[in-house]
Amino acid sequence: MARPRGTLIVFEGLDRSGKSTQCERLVSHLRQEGHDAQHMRFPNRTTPIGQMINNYLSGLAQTEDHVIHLLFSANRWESAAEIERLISEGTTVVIDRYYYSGMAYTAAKGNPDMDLNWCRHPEVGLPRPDLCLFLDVSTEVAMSRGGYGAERYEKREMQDRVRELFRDMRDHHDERSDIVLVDANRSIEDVAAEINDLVGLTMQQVAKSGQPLR
Ligand code: T5A
Ligand code: NA
Repeated sequence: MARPRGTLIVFEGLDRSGKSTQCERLVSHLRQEGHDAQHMRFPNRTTPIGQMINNYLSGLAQTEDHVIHLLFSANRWESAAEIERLISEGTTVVIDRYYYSGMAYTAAKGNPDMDLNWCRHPEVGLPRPDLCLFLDVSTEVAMSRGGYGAERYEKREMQDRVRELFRDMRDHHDERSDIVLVDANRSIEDVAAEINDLVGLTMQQVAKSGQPLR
């Protein structure tokens, strides 16, 4: 019998909601259970496009709003074939931020040309996750966590607008059916336990239904 495909899991949320922490824990958990699992993150700062994004986020470069939006998207397209290959080989891919962030952070700038619908266009056709875990954390809790404030978008007003746009996306947009909200104000262990359950269920559904990656 052919090996079942891997599952595509995405973590989303505001800055400091615990995405990287939970991605790492999930990948170790899956490997301990005998699954092949691979961790990816966006922006992927290791490519030439990723370096341009890094310069923008750290304040070294000023980049026009449409241009930086398209670079973030291009940075995902650079990895699209790799994601599809891993999934088809049976590896579960766990991604730290994806096009949901791409849409929400650009739309949060308030440029009237660039609403969520405009922001979605360059993302259409990227592998769609089987599950998007949205780590929901209060602004106060996020701001109390280490390192907050160093990068371009780590300002209170921007984070509040991003929070609103993520909420719109969960309620009204094409993305809503992918997103599951996780209360990330709790301890790392409590959040991880819920994530392990949700991911386990999704992996079972994918294996049982045989549905292809969307
Ligand atoms: N962006 C990104 C766009 O504008 N467009 C795009 O298309 C994409 C992909 C960089 C920025 O780029 C923007 C969004 C971002 O502003 P990034 O490199 O992913 O994106 O940076 P951040 O999301 O800011 O990454 P962070 O590392 O800040 O946040 P995480 O990953 O959510 O948080 P994490 O796990 O590193 O944890 C932060 C701290 O909190 C502690 C951790 O130990 C750590 O110290 N912590 C907890 N403490 C208590 N309780 C818990 N439950 C905790 N979980 C973690
Ligand atoms: Na992170």
